[in-house]
Amino acid sequence: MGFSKDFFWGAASASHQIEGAYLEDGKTLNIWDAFVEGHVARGDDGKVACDHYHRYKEDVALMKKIGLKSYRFSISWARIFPDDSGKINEKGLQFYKNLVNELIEAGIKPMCTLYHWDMPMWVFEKGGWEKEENIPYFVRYAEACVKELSDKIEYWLTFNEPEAFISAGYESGEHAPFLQLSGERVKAITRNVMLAHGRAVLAMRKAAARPIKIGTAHAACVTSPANETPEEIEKARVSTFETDRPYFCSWWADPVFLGKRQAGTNYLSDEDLKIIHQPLDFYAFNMYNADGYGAPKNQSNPRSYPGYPLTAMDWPITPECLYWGARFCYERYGLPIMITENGMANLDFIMLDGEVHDPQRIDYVHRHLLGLKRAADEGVPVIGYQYWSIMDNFEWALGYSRRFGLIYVDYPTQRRILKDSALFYAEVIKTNGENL
Ligand code: GCO
Repeated sequence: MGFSKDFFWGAASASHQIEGAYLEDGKTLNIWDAFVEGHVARGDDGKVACDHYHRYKEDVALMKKIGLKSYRFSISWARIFPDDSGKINEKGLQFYKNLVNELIEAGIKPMCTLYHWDMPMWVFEKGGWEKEENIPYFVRYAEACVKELSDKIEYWLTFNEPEAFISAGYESGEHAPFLQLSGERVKAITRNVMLAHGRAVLAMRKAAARPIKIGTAHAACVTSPANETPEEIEKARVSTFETDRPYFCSWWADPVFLGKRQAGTNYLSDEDLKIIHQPLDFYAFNMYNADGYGAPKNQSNPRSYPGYPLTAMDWPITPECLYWGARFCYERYGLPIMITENGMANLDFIMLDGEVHDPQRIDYVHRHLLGLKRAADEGVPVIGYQYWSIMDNFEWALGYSRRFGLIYVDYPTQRRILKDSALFYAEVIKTNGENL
């Protein structure tokens, strides 16, 4: 059976991680621009990043060379609405129109995320996600983007990994705005983000120039079974959807996709749930590994052992995760599955021959795709895979020290080099996964 003919073979990025041009054409500061100092490895920042804002044509040409069918990017809210006036910044919008036109000309379907963590400072100064009164600003932004771009963009995602930006941004303080707030305040933020999602979906459907597909990208964690006996599979499923683990899949996805309150989300009222639970068109998740491996003290998974293989992020390599993630999430939520992120940071550098050889990444992608293919073979409607990331970029608090890209970026010169993995991925796309 394998992958469907119209499978979205793609790669992903996010505005703040690649664009640069941090104060150009009317854009104002976002929370990463404003608070970066003292919080990021080696003092790196996103002012220039990959300079994609100026080099998008070259970047799209490289995507075309790889043969991408889709490209997931995010819009910088502060480019579209640099202040609270409600007036669209036409130059900022034009950048995305140009990008989208370039993609379409190259035969690549654009896929857009509205919020990939770069809140405009003017929203933050009004209390950001902590204040329910600010939700209309997000809704207005979502509405404007859809109105202006939905003739060309069919696939939309409201939020990227709310669990990650809330926990890292407002609990542990590792990500912008680098706060450590009380549990009650974090709950208010969580509730507001969920409400913002629901209200935005309603507004987006109304504003769309044609029927569009809407999803939201969660950071899914999956427990993979120790073996494939029915008992172990059931244990893994229960553990995957455990309801009281704040950053676990169902804690977020059950209210959004099933309209169900979780043990961890009992502060959502019935009225809230009605807003949050809007029909969506696909189930998107970002997944890098399965739970329970690699951590030295966590021997709960019998397949974990000392010296377990890790990526350059120290993340365990657990290729079966996409199979179990796709299968469990489809069984629970019943929607077509889109992998919106999966990939690895590797110790890439330009080698003596001038190329970037990354066999580890080739193997990582190969194995993960085999898992996804198995899910597709067994009848899970898998509609796409977006490798993270199209190019090396600003890896948040780790700055430029971690490289996830299919395209190597030499930051001092902004030269791009297709890594071996990009060539491998090109073959996968060309054969629709038959070469795996
Ligand atoms: C995330 C984000 C990406 C990251 C990537 C690697 O999942 O944290 O969506 O912006 O860069 O996941 O950490």
